[in-house]
Amino acid sequence: MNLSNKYNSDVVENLSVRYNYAALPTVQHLTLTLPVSSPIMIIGDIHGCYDELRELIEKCGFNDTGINRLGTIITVGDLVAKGPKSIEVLEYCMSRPVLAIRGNHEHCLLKIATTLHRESISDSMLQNLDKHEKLALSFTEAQLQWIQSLPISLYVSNHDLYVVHAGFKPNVPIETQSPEDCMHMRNVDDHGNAMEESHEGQPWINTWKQGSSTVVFGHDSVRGLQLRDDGMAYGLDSGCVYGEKLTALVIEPTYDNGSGTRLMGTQKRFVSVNAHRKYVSSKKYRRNGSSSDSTEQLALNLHSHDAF
Ligand SMILES: [Mn+2]
Repeated sequence: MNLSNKYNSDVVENLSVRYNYAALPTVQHLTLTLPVSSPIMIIGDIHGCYDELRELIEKCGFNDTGINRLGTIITVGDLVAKGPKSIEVLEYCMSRPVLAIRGNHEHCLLKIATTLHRESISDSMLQNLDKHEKLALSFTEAQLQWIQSLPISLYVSNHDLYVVHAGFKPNVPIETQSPEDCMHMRNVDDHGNAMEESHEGQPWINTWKQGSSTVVFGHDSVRGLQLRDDGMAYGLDSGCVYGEKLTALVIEPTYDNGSGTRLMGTQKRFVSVNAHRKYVSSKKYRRNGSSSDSTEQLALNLHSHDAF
């Protein structure tokens, strides 16, 4: 199967036929360590929901003046497209030490921008372009370079934690996972092949097993918030752009009660804000019980562990 046409149903339909190449980042699977004493906030698919993004960051105590608790913000990709304020989201993330992953929408927009250039488009042609094409043409060179640099996955080694937009195939070393699969998959079939459609096979998180590593991902608003019982996979796409919620997983250090200074490990909690409105409707999207629960401070103290 031609990889460039394998994933053509989600974003783009016609677009993926017309625009089929974007360069991959120099570092596809990035590994780093983060300060153990500062919290990490991992945010699900933002899709241009800038107002909700700011609200969620505030609610998690990640005041970006740095006075409160400046921690590390990581997003699972699909920061842009579909929603109302893609450029604002992009500028916000670019102007701060936000770590982001390349989602299928960033990838699609890079494909368009690789082929289509503003100077070669007449005003009348511009009017006939679709929303993705117009958005891709509106990016500055600096914005495109930033998007281009986003890795396909991130491994935070001292937390034994992966972040990827869509998922990983079972029994394949991370370094050799297909970037296209990592950005698009939702299910795997009986042979371990990645599939974007979720009506065949099973959710890939059921098959994930690599030591005790945890994976945090997005891309699956139909299933909504997904929490594997053993804490090894968390899906954070709770459908904000579809009028549901924007969700973050916050991982914060815990301290010895006695001295209050000795680092004991980490605890995890989920924090959500409601979408201000339904920005787009999707025939694929159905309201999912697990994502529409009151996720206020949901699942406190999930799977605390000594991950340092
Ligand atoms: Mn996606």
